[in-house]
Amino acid sequence: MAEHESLEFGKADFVLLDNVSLEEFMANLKLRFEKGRIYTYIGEVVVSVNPYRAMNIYGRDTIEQYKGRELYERPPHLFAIADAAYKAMKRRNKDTCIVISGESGAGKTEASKYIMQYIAAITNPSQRAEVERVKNMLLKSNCVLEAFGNAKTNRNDNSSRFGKYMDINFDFKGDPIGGHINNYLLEKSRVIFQQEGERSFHSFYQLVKGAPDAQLRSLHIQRDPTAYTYIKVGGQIKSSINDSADFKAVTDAMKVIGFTTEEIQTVYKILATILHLGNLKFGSDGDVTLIENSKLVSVLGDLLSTKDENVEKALLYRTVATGRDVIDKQHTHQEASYGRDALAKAIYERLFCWIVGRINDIIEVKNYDARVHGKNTVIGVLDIYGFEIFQNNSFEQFCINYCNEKLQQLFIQLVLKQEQEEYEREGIPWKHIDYFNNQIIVDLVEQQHKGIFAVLDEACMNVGKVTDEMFLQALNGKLAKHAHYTSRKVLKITHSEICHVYSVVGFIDKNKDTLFQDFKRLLYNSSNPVLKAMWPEGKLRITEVTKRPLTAATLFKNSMISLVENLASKEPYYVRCIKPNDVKSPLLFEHERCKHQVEYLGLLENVRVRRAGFANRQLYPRFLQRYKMISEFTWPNHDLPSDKEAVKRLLQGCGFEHDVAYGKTKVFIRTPRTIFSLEEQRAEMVKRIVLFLQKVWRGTL
Ligand code: AOV
Ligand code: MG
Repeated sequence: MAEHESLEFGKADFVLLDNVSLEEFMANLKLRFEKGRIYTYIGEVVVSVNPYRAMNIYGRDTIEQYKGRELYERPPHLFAIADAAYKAMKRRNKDTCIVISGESGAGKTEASKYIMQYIAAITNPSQRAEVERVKNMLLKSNCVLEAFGNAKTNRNDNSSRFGKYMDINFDFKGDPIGGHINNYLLEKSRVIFQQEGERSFHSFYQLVKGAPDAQLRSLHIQRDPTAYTYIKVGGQIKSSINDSADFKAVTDAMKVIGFTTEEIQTVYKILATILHLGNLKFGSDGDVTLIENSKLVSVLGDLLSTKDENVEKALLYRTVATGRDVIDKQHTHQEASYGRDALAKAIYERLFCWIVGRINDIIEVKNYDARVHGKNTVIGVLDIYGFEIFQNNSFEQFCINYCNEKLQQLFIQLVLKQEQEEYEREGIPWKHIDYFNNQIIVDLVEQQHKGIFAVLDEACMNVGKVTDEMFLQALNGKLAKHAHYTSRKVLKITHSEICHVYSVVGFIDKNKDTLFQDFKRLLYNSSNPVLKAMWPEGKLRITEVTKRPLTAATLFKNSMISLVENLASKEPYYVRCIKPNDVKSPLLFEHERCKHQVEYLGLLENVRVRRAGFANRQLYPRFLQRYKMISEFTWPNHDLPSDKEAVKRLLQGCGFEHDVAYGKTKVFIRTPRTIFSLEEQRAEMVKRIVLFLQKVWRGTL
């Protein structure tokens, strides 16, 4: 209790600041970080600063302290937010979601794991075996997805290179009975290229370093990551992660989740295929394109369970339909290299989606009859790739940062919308607060016909060779007057707090995302049934392929729009993560760096909205239940005509009348200070009552 507002630890809720200014906000954030208080509230939003050190605040004892408690009863913590989302779901039958945002390395993924662990720990008190099984799988799926979807970047040693939204389904008792994962655009270009200092996905290094000798031999792989071009481009093989221990953990996790031996073997065969593809070299003999290290072709044939000559043909030729004829057209050297890289990226992406799909098959809710058991409710946890700007930023960063803008927009809308709606419903007057609405940035990217994605798609539709430079010119033409778009050699978006700078090189190719149909047919015709099942579209004959597939940008935009719709349909809880420095130090609070994040996350506006409104609201009966012992009018029971009247009398008696408003069903309390004071009075009364009862029992009264 003493920690809500103390000189030593600062204010536990930014709403309690004496003046809401950026300086005071920053001073409080810094003080708390330095004192090891990494979580602070803005009302019901948790602001978290990455501690970059192991904190002793996630153990069983801490979980017990938060279980079933109200937010303000304990110091700020992720567990309190997880508990609030869980309670809302259980008590009010509401679908809820926890949205975790912040830039790369700010601590989103770690936060999402602690939240899942908390939910797992507080559910299933009766230890039902089936529920335990589901919980175990939900937790284990993380380890597998991280292996295949995370990588070391220059921002974060374990950076998520995909977006993840996970629903956990609960039965009427509030126990987990299943789940579903949605994944968003994996950064597949990493499979073939990494910037200096970065690595490819963890899975490759885990395999090469951790697989038993016999397994490596069967995959024709040497135990030396530097032997493989694709995974050494970044010049960074080592990381803070223990790859070989992780190999075992991931393989075990796949087994526990329920992947068959054949499936697990195929997963590793695909990784090995990619490693070999990277080493494949093309040469020319006159007009003829050849594979220089042709031994690799038979290795690939073996791994893909297909004939060597089919592999060779798919790598060197393209089947095209000209009118009614079908001919084999030989690739140029350049086309062959392009095709090889596209194949490597595509099979990795397909593998990743297949893994997610398999996990979903296994964890989805089965045998639940809502008519018998009541509605099954959901808590969604969103952990995406955070905002990132590197030395070089391309299409991937553009998509990732658009996704972050989109979520910021949702935050703006929901935090304000929810407040407004509740005040209206309860008949309480509301005053509007100004804030920067980033809708204009979101529109700049996604608007139909005029947005950057639309211009990009149009460029990709053109027959004939459209270059990245032509795309940039088209943008300059269409967006010249846009207040937030500027460009000379690069595509640049600015708004007050963020400046995004992207090189357009590669936008066209990455958006078209072409994979020659020949490869799809090759994989579909594999005699490995797991591999075959991953490529159903390979069944089409060349003359049957007519539809142009949707571009990467359109697919991503559509998936973001449906994600946001889904989140908006649930009751949201927010975690806003801040990265204190760029050197992963537990000691350094870089003022400017943090200030920038506070600004673009709109945290100060959040505090203002919260202060203009009411920090706390509670249903009348619930309020009475908790505080009735502090007033003679309500203890042990009241005789007033309604609970609302009783709450009024109680608060008048305590002198808090000026700080509250009475809605139709709830009492609204403006400042958290009032709540803390009520809590203190309650604690005092509880102590006195206990003493009194002890005296009665001892007969000393
Ligand atoms: P991110 O998810 O926000 O980045 P992570 O959750 O991966 O960031 O955190 C980055 C690193 O910071 C972790 O690997 C830990 O070393 C450390 N860290 C984060 N949170 C904690 C914590 N609560 N306690 C101790 N250490 C922590 V990205 O996925 O790159 O956007 O895309
Ligand atoms: Mg992450």
